[in-house]
Amino acid sequence: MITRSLTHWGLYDFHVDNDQLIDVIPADIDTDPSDIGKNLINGIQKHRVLKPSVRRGYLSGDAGQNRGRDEFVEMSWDEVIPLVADELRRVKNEYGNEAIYGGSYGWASAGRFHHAQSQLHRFLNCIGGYTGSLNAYSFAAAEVILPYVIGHYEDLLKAPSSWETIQNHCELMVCIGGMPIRNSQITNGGMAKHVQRDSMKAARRAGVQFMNISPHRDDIIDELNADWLAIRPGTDTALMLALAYELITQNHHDKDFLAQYAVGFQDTENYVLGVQDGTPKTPDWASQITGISSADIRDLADRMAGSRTMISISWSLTRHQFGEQPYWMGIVLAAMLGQIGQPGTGIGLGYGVENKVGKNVRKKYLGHLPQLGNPIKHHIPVSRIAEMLENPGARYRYNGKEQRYPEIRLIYWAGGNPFHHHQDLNRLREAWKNPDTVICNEIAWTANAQHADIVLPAASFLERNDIGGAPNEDVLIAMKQALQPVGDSRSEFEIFSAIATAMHVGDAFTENKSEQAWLRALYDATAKNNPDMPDFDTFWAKGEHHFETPGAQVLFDSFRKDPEKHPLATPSGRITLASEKLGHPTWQEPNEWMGCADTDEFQLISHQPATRLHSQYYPGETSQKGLIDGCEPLQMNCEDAARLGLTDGEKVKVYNQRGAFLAGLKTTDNIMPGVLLIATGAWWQPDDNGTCHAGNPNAVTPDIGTSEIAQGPSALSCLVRVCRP
Ligand SMILES: Nc1nc2c(c(=O)[nH]1)N[C@H]1C(S)=C(S)[C@@H](COP(=O)(O)OP(=O)(O)OC[C@H]3O[C@@H](n4cnc5c(=O)[nH]c(N)nc54)[C@H](O)[C@@H]3O)O[C@H]1N2
Ligand SMILES: Nc1nc2c(c(=O)[nH]1)N[C@H]1C(S)=C(S)[C@@H](COP(=O)(O)OP(=O)(O)OC[C@H]3O[C@@H](n4cnc5c(=O)[nH]c(N)nc54)[C@H](O)[C@@H]3O)O[C@H]1N2
Ligand SMILES: [Mo]
Repeated sequence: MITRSLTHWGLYDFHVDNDQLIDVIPADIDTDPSDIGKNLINGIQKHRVLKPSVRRGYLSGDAGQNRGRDEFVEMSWDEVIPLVADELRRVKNEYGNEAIYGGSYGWASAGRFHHAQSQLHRFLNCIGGYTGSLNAYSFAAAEVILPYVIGHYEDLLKAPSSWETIQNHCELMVCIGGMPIRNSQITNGGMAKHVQRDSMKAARRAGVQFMNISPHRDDIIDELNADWLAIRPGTDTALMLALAYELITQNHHDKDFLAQYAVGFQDTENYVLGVQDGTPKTPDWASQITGISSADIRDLADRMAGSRTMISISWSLTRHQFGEQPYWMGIVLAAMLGQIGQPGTGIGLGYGVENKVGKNVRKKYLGHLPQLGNPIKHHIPVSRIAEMLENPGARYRYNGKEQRYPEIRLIYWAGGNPFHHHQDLNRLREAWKNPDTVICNEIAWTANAQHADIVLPAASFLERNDIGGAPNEDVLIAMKQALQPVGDSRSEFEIFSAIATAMHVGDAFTENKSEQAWLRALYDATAKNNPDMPDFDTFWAKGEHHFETPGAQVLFDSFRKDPEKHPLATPSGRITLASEKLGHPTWQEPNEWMGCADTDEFQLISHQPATRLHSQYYPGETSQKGLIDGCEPLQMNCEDAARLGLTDGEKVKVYNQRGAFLAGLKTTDNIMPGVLLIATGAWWQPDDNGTCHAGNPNAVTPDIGTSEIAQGPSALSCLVRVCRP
């Protein structure tokens, strides 16, 4: 039997025989499908949580010291549901709902109804709420700074000017952090057609020149013939300040644009010229910091000023300490060029990071599971979780305000893997001992499941019915069940319905609707807002709906045409180059970067994996094929390897004061000397010394906020040493 269904990485036909998945074939409408789909063939049924499982020590009353090191006892649903319900009730009654951490960050699976976080949050709201989290690991620094600088960050991050406008109008595309095709394989929520490779190639054919500014040459496809400027990680603000210096001193900045559309240029100019601090941000100054020659910086400034230029900045720049600054400075630089709001030029954040970016699609309304409102108003910045668990009651600053960490007694996680995604995992593991209880719904025995007290087996997306599609993509798919739930696993809706019923809020949670009734309700809410859609039964029978795609869009075009009538959502209505509250963009030295590295230290950056989505289906075929000797590959410059006497293909240990991991060495000239690169997502396998044997970079990454502005993750500002294990 063949069932078509949707994933974050594309639309596939799932071939099932005797309740086994035997093949996964991309849908024929996808001309550039992703191999990530092949992970499902043997990955979907591997390492599954088969039955509700409870940690042995938890049952005998130990206090969490053995989390992650203990055995599990299997139970029936009838036994486990009262255990979960009683514990939630106890914590709620003794400490209040604030003591329940339900942030539960993570990508879960495509499908709008069984979306794990939506189900968890709705359920927790039915019992009085939870402490949640704010912002994404992806770009927290941008989410907090951009509203001050340019207003709505959503447009910039998720719907920049269409590729079509770049193809027709742009001459030079400066890609800071590259435009890696490996990342365009996915769109959060799911998509049917991969368009990025063709869009990039069409732009090249139309004459667009590409510049890849990244420590890694492979961050852009070969067909674009891009120039490569190798930059030290975390130093882009310094580069952009020097470009600004050149524009000002060569009188190439657009004074009319700055006067009409921006505020605060004088302060920025003073800083760039070094009026107060005595340090002009010259190309020579930036060359020392970035590792790019001053001649190359001058040349780039000339080219940018003399061309119709698009500046693309990858989200990775936000995941560095002070990650707010390069985003702000990128906008300042684009404003100085005066091309914002014109077709194919200006600024776009994240071309290439997801398939949807630059596609001719506008965000549309899609029905979602109502969340019912959370009475608990305090949410922590998403990556401050370990700090919160370590310091109940402690004060911290975030986005201009002082806040206090709540005392968390119970953690409930569904649809994410903090023991892959969070920084400094050895620290997280210690902090994780503090709550009374950790509950987790998982499909597989990930490190997150292993660090819980109660693990509830979740059915995978192929084992339930749903509807799926990302708001910024052009399909809605009937995700029909293809397999029986593995073991005793249940859908998210069934799991939370059972706990809700045991806690006497079953009706509030389910509204007495079945899975099918909910799918119909979500679909009807979608159709009400998108009039060309058929009725639900027609849709379900057909299996998919393709939305009309609107024409090309130009970011900030109405603002450009009439800034009085269409002001930005900033305090002045214009672009903020400097403000009383935040000052202006500045270069600040991170705690860990190449500029303060000892001679035997490297800066480790961790990028998104080409062979999977984060840690999902890590045991699957494509993901495993990419490993070296069972470990994640670590890329190192050939000269560095020769200096250390290391050879391609051997196993190495990467370490610092926080921990260590093993990796398979891949030597290359495509990574700049002094930098190491590894993909995220290996399932964390720590030994007794905290060394991860699979190669998860978060064994060594620092767990500090980007700054008091956004408190985002700073995973990429990380110094390490390398040796033979
Ligand atoms: N060092 C370093 N760390 C990083 C980053 C980095 O660049 N460097 N990047 C960060 C970024 S941008 C992100 S977005 C995060 C990603 O971090 P996550 O989003 O947490 O990673 P995933 O592997 O997608 O986790 C999803 C989990 O949900 C489970 N799952 C899937 N479907 C379901 C379901 O229906 N129900 C339930 N209950 N579970 C399900 C999967 O098995 C998996 O364990 O990582 C961050 N971590
Ligand atoms: N296949 C696949 N695609 C994915 C994902 C996945 O797991 N798998 N995850 C998705 C998610 S959740 C997100 S948030 C996006 C993330 O999208 P990005 O944040 O853009 O992705 P990264 O791969 O972390 O980084 C892109 C490149 O930036 C470069 N880089 C790192 N630091 C610096 C720096 O300081 N300066 C400069 N100039 N370059 C730097 C690195 O060489 C890296 O290869 O990707 C999405 N796409
Ligand atoms: Mo992300």
